[in-house]
Amino acid sequence: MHWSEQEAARYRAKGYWRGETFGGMLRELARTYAARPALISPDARWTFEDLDERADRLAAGLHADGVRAGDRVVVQLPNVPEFHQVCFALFRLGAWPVFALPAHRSAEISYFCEFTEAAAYVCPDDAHRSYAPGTPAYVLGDLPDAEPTDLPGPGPGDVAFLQLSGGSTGLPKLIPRTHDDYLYSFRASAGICALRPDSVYLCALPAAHNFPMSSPGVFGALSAGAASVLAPDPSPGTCFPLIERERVTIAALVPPLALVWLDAAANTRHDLSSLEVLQVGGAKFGSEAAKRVGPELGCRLQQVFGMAEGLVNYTRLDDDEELVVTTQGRPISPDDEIRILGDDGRESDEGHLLTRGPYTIKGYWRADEHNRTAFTEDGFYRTGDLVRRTPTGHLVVEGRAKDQINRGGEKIAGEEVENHLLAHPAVHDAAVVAVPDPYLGERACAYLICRGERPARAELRAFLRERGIAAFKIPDRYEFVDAFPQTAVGKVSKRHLRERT
Ligand code: OOB
Repeated sequence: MHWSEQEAARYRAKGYWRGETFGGMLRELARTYAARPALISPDARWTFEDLDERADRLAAGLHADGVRAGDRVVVQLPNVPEFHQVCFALFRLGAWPVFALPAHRSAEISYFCEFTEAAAYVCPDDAHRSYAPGTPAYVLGDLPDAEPTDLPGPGPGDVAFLQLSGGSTGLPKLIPRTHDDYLYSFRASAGICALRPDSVYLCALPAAHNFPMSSPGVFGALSAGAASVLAPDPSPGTCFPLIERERVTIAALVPPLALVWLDAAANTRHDLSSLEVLQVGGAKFGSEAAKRVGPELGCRLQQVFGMAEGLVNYTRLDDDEELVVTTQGRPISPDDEIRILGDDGRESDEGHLLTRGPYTIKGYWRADEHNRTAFTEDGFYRTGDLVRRTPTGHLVVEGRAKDQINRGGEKIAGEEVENHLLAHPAVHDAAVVAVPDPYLGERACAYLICRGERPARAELRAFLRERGIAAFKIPDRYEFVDAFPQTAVGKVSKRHLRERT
């Protein structure tokens, strides 16, 4: 589950792992950038010193309540400065945030709380308390506060937090990231994106997602002394005025939102000229849309192909236009090892992507059985992505071998939704697969074998809503069939189902 001693020694010797923690990093940033803006929202401006001090006070308050190093705390907050305050407070305590998304509902939240035996749940309002029965909840606006005290704090090799995997199994897997590995990934990302103290990063996607968190995201921006603007939602109506007002230089979007921005930019009265880089990632960005970014938004495009498990690829700011438009970039680190295997298991330039390196995990948290198949014996993570490598070392994402739907960057595990559908009395068997969509890239389609009368589609949707799952996981389409196509070994052939649509 861990990097070998040799690997760790190499990553330290090469200066990737610097032996620092989140807490120590913020302390130093507060000294260096003091009264410069760190976090900006429509109605708040926090300097580096503010963030540092508020994290300390909150850490002390949580500690007084009994939250301790190693405790898990499920965090579900919108894009507000308190999100990062909570992160740093927990990092300083050595307690682990478990990052839920704002879209998650009772099914997901109660599972995270139970599975991690969470000591607390931090949520946006009172209505959310019911998602985590039995777990003490803290509500935004009423966070504990106490005089800062000296806390022992975690070490650089310790787990800093648990991030959610996009998932391809019945229950979401949790990704343990350490201080050393994560600090390296976002500092190196900040370098690749040329962030400077006068850069301004726009966080328009949910702050808890790995992309706006660390690629380079808000953490990368902080590490460079740059300000981050936290947008309450990613719409042009909200973001364009923020870009103008705060002179935003870099923003990150998923492909469907990039399309919305491109269309809106054509008749906006807002001044977007400060924007230097638009990052697009989380799902495949088609080359036709990619070509529009430069001319229509007046900034450079950067494609980002990453995963919460680790590996992140970027097209570089000085890559030629062709590479930027047609590839999903190349790895952050010279020590990101890329292995591409054909279906026959032999190394190739096209096939299944496996990876290992200084910020890619060696195993999910408390998932020994799953880890045996998700990782190779020599510690490579099987990403489930199908890629092609160009002579320049850039990767092109060609498809996916994992049981997952990528709905415009939002990941849906087929099996997870199938299990919910199977709880419906009329559903005998279910298979949820991706179907192409011109706007979202993919949508989810549920193929169902029913017993007796077929339930109405609206009823199935209502049923899933009542099960308490995030709205983005509720299939867009329902198809009723008498049998599923099978593979040679008698399993449901999702490939054949996908081809039917
Ligand atoms: C990011 O992270 P996750 O964990 O939500 O999802 C990872 C998966 C990848 O394995 C791949 O299947 C897909 O999302 N993906 C892309 C992509 N970026 C991610 N597929 C095609 N093209 C892309 N550019 O999505 C994530 C994490 C950090 C940075 C950026 C994205």
